[in-house]
Amino acid sequence: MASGKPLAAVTCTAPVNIAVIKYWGKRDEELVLPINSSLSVTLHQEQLRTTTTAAVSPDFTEDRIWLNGREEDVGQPRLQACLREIRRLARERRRTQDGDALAPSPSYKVHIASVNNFPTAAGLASSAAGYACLAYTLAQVYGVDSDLSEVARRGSGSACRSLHGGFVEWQMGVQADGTDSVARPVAPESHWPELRVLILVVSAEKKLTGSTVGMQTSVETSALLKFRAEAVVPARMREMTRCIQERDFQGFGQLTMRDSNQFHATCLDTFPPIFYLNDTSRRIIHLVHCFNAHHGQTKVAYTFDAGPNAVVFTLEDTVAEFVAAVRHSFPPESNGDKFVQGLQVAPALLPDDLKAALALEPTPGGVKYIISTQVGPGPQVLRDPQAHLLGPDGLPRPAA
Ligand code: 2P0
Repeated sequence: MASGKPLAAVTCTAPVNIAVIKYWGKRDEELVLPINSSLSVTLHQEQLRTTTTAAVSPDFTEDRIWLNGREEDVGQPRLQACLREIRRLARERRRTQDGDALAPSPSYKVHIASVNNFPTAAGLASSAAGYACLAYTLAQVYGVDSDLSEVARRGSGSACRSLHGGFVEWQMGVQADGTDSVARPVAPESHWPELRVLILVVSAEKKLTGSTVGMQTSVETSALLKFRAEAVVPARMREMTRCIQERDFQGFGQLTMRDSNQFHATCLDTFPPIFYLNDTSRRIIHLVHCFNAHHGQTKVAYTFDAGPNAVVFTLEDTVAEFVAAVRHSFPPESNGDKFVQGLQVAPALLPDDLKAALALEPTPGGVKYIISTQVGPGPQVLRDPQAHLLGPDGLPRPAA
């Protein structure tokens, strides 16, 4: 029987982030506490985003969730942890602050619908954008205004870094309860306007070893990972922060590549070993180093996560030439006109001496397509009621 109370619905978007100092390994599985701090760049939501609607009503009898239009099991432990945590924060706020009587009761059940504007299985950090969006949207709908690091982190560690725009650090913290394991902005979105990001999509296949299981095995078996977390990352966090603050691309690019390489070295040092890079990834690495050697400086830098796709950083004035180098090395098989998506890239001719310097047999189709993007803002609330993925009945709209 409907209570007649209106349904409260909020729709928000959240970004993907790409780590330049990598998170790999937990010291607490349940609370999702990392063994080292990490630092990331938030990518622009114009190109890559998750959109989530959360609706609460006294009429709902159970929590429900739809991902990309399909209903999923709401009982997954990580999702449950996020819901429990946001309701705890909502109750805390009710107890400690007056005047929020308008906020819906934390005991109201919630319906959630979430969509990505990019392929979930493409290995493009969909869980980070997804859980950041979930935490942010639930906070809006239940009237929570405290730090959301813990809510997002309980969903997926790297998600807490997607709660902010620009350049973001996730401080590992030292407390056993995780209260100081939080994400903080290092520099805003507007800080380095010339910085560009190119995602070289190599494969859209699902990965062999998931991050959660992969990092567990690494923590258990890799001595190199322990050394990295204790002896390497602390100084790298300071150095990376300096490079960003000073907009030092040479330093930023070199450290980004070294940290990606060290992360993949810890994967190889894991027993049994984990391989995320493939032949095309290695060819991209070679291409970047040839390109930089030709120019006598670090003009482009790669980083790879738990998959074969490359994320390449460069400055605005180098984008066109580097994309021409990628096209030369990985001639598009059938989608020549749609090879570059996102921010426009001007066509450029590859100078003969650079072509010669690339020194690789071209591999047709190795790179499927490129998403061209830039640094972007943190989560946003969409005010337009048309944006809701759930209808007035609390069920997904046909398009959702
Ligand atoms: C990162 N990655 O810093 C690193 C680099 C992949 C390689 O964070 O178990 O999906 O949910 O905390 O956050 C991927 O790990 O793992 C990741 P969980 P998550 O971006």
